[in-house]
Amino acid sequence: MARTKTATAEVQMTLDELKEEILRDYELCVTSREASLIGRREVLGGKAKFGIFGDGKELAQVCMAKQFRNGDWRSGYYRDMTFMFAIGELTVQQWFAQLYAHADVNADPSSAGRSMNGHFATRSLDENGEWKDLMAQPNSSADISPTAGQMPRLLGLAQASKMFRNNPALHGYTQFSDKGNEVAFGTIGDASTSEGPFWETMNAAGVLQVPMAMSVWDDGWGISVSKAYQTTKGSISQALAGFQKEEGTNGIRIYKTKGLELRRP
Ligand SMILES: Cc1ncc(C[n+]2csc(CCOP(=O)(O)OP(=O)(O)O)c2C)c(N)n1
Repeated sequence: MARTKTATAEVQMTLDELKEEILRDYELCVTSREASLIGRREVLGGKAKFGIFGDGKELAQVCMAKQFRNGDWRSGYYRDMTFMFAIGELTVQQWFAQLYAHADVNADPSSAGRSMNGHFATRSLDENGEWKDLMAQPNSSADISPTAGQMPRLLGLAQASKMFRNNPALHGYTQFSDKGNEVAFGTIGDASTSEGPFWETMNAAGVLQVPMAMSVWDDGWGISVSKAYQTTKGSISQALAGFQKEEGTNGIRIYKTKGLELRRP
């Protein structure tokens, strides 16, 4: 489904502006990496009870955030801290507040210390319990802990946009949908693609043809198990090959690219 607006304003950037953007992106990646390293130290040192971090996935997430617009939805997993920083819906301080289970919603807006760290969310209601204008903000559904649990909800978000798009009677609900012109962005680790909900969701997305963009962060491991023991042919894109959309068929488009890990100098 084609979107009716361009992803970023198509203005000609000067070299200086481009340089500034690259430096800002690099700063964000380094900040996020340092937060991960300090966070891990806090857990190993006993100051935080549990921690899970996004190191190694910074660059890919900054890239994903550049395609994400107000009104879009994320349904993702615990490695997405850099993405949440990049869309402006999480600060480093809030991220640490969640690591320490700070029970004040102003300190940890994702879950007021109720969820484990790395469980992100944006707030859809204001302080009076009224709906916010969800089209004026980037949106993230609230993460849950079971791996692949984000998948059925991702499909639901994308299907909702399709229903808004196809039903003009709903076009008046402008705080919930821009005539269905949103995209639902999903993220998952490669090992978690072995879960049933991943396959059910990808199959349904291929049949329903909904506005959904799924990223698999393929780092080769699921905790201590290599993908050779986890995924057929050790490649989720190969395993999904039959879902590939072809001329005149439904299905999904599969792209494979290098995420290029950011290494410490
Ligand atoms: C249903 C379920 N089973 C097991 C776990 C425990 N668990 C948490 S993360 C993880 C590994 C996930 O690996 P992968 O999907 O590759 O993501 P990565 O952390 O490597 O990015 C497991 C098994 C869980 N949270 N939920």
